[in-house]
Amino acid sequence: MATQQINIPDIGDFDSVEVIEVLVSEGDVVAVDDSLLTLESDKATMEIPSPVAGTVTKVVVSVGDRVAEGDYVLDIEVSSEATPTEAQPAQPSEKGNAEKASEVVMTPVPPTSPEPSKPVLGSSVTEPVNVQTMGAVSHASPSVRAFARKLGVDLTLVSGSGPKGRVLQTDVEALIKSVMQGGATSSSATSTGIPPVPAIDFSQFGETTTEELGRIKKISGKFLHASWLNVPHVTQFDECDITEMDQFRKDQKAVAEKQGIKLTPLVFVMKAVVKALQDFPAFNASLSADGQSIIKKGYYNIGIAVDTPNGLMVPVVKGVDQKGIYDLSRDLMEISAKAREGKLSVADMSGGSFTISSLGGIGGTQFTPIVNAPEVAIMGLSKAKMQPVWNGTEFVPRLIMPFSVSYDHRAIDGAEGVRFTTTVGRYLSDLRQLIL
Ligand code: CAO
Repeated sequence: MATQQINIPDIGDFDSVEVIEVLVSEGDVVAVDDSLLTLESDKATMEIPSPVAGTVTKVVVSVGDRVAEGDYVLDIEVSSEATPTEAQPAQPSEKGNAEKASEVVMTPVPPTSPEPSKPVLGSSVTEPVNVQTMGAVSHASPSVRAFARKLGVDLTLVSGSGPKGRVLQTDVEALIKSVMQGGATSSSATSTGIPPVPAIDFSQFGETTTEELGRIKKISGKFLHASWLNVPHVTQFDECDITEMDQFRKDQKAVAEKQGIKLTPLVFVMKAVVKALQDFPAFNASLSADGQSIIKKGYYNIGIAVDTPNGLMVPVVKGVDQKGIYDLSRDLMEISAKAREGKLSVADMSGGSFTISSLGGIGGTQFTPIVNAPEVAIMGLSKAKMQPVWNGTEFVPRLIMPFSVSYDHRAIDGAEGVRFTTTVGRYLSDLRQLIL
């Protein structure tokens, strides 16, 4: 039996790489291609496989050592039945030298690069949400990478519990387990690489009651969470003078009521928004699944967030550009009634291109709505109030409505964001502009 000295093989452009795992120790029996060491550079991890089968007789490196090509790392006593791999050089040819340690050339497992972006395991969204990798390179051994790849797990989204945040196979398994169990907090936390919120037994501080979230809240919660995590949000706050608009609404109110219609500011906002969307098509759009293109929509279907006893629902008013104020009010009354009675169909909730969330009937000054991905923008309406406004000569009472627009910063720049809100405000301040 010959003892073979194992040296670090050609590892590419790396000249001093840290040993982060020594996977064998003296006495271990190894087969050809069994991993001996794991090395880690700034850019990659690589495993050094055994070129021969045999027994490890000596290990001369430890975790933390730095190695380069040609460095001696361990000895293996080659088992008699072992067949050298093709990568090995010829066995010692000189008779009598069989016991002498001989150099063996090994082929390292190629450095692995981060996997391309993949859908998040366990994501519950039915529309394509553009999942981006987080930019960070995950540290994991090739075998763990292969394991994750086989199961479709994006390693950049797994928190590593190994040394220096290294992702272990058990981390991948834990993610899969939590996703399969449908655990909202733990799975979503793990799948995004975000440290989970600690679980606390609140009863130690006082009396508690636990109620399961309703079905709608569970569903909408997953959509909201997916959007919150995937969309880089910016919220632009603004306000507009709706004094004339509201006067017009009040003037029409009696006529509308005779037709069984309740006119609220929301329908005027819907018209103003659609006109602004026509001016700024990037707001009436979605990003492609790979995040490389913007898909602008030629239809104007406005989702309206409706507060129901069961939770938030977002039915869609279709073809807002083609409807007048009365028709829109009818549609709004119909879908909000259906939402509250739990009678919305899938069609009622599909095909939106932009969403409005109005809290104006309740109160508040401003809020930051969450984009209804895969749409790229959403408007939040707050309660209009009479305010003194300086007209250049004196303060006059004006009805001022605060509003906000949250948007996906990948699709829309900040300057465009404020141009959009300014335009919406201008249309609402002077409804005559809607017919220009
Ligand atoms: N400023 C001042 N008053 C407003 C207003 C505003 N921005 N918006 C509505 N109002 C008034 C209405 O005119 C109405 O008053 P009158 O009866 O005197 O005319 C009153 O507030 C109630 O309006 P409404 O809320 O019933 O009707 P709407 O058309 O404005 O809204 C709907 C309809 C379905 C959007 C709303 O009922 C609703 O559910 N809002 C909550 C949405 C929500 O939860 N969003 C949060 C999502 S994020 O969690």
